[in-house]
Amino acid sequence: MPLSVLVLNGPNLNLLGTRQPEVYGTTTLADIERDCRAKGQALGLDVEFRHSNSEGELVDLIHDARGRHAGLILNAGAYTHTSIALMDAISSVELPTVEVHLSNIHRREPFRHHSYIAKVALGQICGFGAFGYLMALEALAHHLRSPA
Ligand code: DHK
Repeated sequence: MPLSVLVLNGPNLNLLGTRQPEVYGTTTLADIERDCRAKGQALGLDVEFRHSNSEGELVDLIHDARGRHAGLILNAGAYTHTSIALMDAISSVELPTVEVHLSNIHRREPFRHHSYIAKVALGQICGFGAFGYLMALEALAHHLRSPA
């Protein structure tokens, strides 16, 4: 049976495509979902792709992932920089997590430089636009097959 991973997207990412294209590009979230599914298939991973603008719902989705998914890819949007609750949720379910951002958060405003997610993630991929999700799937597949 193929391993399953959850790709989880936080606030405002539903607006990708029209939202500040100079920062986030013109790829829509539906495009990213399609590409993640194709990449997952190539890697032998089942991909569940979800979005929520609500912090509590993201916490619930992370809790529900335990026992259903082998790993998590998370773009928590602005909650990256604020949410101890999301950090604690990842610690609680103990799922290997890859943090993704479309933009290079370290080249942007200082308030985006700090990530609570980074403290509990395997690693962080940022600055490569939508391609970062595919890199994250590769990294997670590699980790699941040969954990370091
Ligand atoms: C997306 C957001 O919505 C921002 O709040 C983060 C991240 C960066 C991204 O680049 O994907 O600061």
